[in-house]
Amino acid sequence: MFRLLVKAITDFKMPNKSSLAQAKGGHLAPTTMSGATLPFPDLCSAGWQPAESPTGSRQGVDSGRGLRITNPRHSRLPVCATTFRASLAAIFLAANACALPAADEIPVAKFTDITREAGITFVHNNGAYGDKLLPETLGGGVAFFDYDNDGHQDLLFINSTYWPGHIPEGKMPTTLALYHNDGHGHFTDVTKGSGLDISCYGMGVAIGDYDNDGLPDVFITAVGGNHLFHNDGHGKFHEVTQEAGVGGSTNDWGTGAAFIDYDNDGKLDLFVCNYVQWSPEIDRAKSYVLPNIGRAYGPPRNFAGTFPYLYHNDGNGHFTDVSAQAGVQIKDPATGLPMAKSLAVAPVDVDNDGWIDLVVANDTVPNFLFHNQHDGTFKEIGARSGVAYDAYGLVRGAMGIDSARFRNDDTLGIAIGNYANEMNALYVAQRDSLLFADEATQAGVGPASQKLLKFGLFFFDYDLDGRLDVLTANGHLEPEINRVQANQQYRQPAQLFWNRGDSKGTGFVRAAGQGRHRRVPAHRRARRGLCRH
Ligand SMILES: [Ca+2]
Ligand SMILES: [Ca+2]
Ligand SMILES: [Ca+2]
Ligand SMILES: [Ca+2]
Repeated sequence: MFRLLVKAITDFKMPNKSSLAQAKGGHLAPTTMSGATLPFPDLCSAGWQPAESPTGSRQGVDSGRGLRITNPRHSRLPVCATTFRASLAAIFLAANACALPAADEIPVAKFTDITREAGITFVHNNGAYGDKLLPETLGGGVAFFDYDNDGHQDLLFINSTYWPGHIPEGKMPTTLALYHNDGHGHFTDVTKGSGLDISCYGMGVAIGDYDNDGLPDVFITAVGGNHLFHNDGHGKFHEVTQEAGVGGSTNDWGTGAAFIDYDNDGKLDLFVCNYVQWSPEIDRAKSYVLPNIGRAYGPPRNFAGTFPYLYHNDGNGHFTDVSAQAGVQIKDPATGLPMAKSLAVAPVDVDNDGWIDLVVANDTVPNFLFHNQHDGTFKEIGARSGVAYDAYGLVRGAMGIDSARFRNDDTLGIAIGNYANEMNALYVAQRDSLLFADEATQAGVGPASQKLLKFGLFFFDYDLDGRLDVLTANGHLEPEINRVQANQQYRQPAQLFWNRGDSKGTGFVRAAGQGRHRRVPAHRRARRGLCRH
């Protein structure tokens, strides 16, 4: 039975029970389970544990010291703040010394790479030819979804392709890849003739039955405009982007997306994240260089922000762009220009009022929380709710996102994987469901994650003990980063945190026994892996 898909760039997406689906940075529907717990974590029993690196050296409280000032992409945190953070972590370490779990208490997580034996040969192509264009650092969403309703989850890999004018001799533009699951552990490539055998500079994918015909449809984000495919049945899809009106602009760089029913009319609407204003010409003009490397992938700060899209499903195959009137076009108050640099969205009913809300992970600008106002509009309350910044009021490089009632009560947690030398975020709802505090350090998913460059992130229960654990997929975007930052590697291991539950205090600990660490390349022709637990 397949439990986990590990991939290089971003996490995978699945439709949840209410037909929600999302892409880039999200995954499974938040799960609500019954059970009593404390409304606040008990620091003495929170279970923070300094993690062991693959080589056995200690990571943890010291891992953050002085590292941020060497980060060329996000060099923004004062040293004094970093020192304070390390001191704070030390306090938690001391406070939690009484609660560290015995080594044999942590369930062993052994995953076996079965990609090849499962018949999956897909290799992602980012088309890099040397100019180091920023989209090459992202891309490659993937979805498990049962396109033929036979009860077995199939696989759709999103691919990028060669840049115009840079197709190597003898090569063809690369396409998406659709694999059919035979139900016995084997997948067959059924891309050809499926209608999904198109070539685009793809990024993410969202799955949802927008026309309520019982067959899941496919929305793909891409550089240069997005794509909607109607599932015709029998493994056939046809593109309906134009008549549906959801293609966006050829200038767009779509990233995360989610089918949601924001107005509760029974028809799935569509929310689409955009990253930055980008073109090859804009990128080349930035002339971003690193010492000893030369031209390098530039930080998002070098590029202007964007607006996301919200499309209302009219029910006749057409969607209406309601972004402006719905309140999702957020401007930087200082400049009046579009602010979003979004990579992922988590659709979740934050306040349990029956109306879906949206949490958006933004790279180097504040995260958004769009609170549904029940009248077709959203109010952006990211800063007020506490999810916009880190504990010091600073923005981070937010990548993957997920949400879960991880304590098995009504308390919502929103986890975000951040850039290198920035901890994961774990925003936990307080007594007010619209008020969050970042408890990553106390909960155990913070300091151990600091060094890694996190991309995908999701909650899942790897040991089937009824509690949702956390996995991050990591890797740097600059192949030669180690030449300028000694603490960084291009290939980085995934990180798994076990949710130890409430009986001994709420908290996560690094999972033991992860076996041979598979270091995941962040891009280039990155191979996707399927692992069996
Ligand atoms: Ca199937
Ligand atoms: Ca459909
Ligand atoms: Ca709707
Ligand atoms: Ca709500």
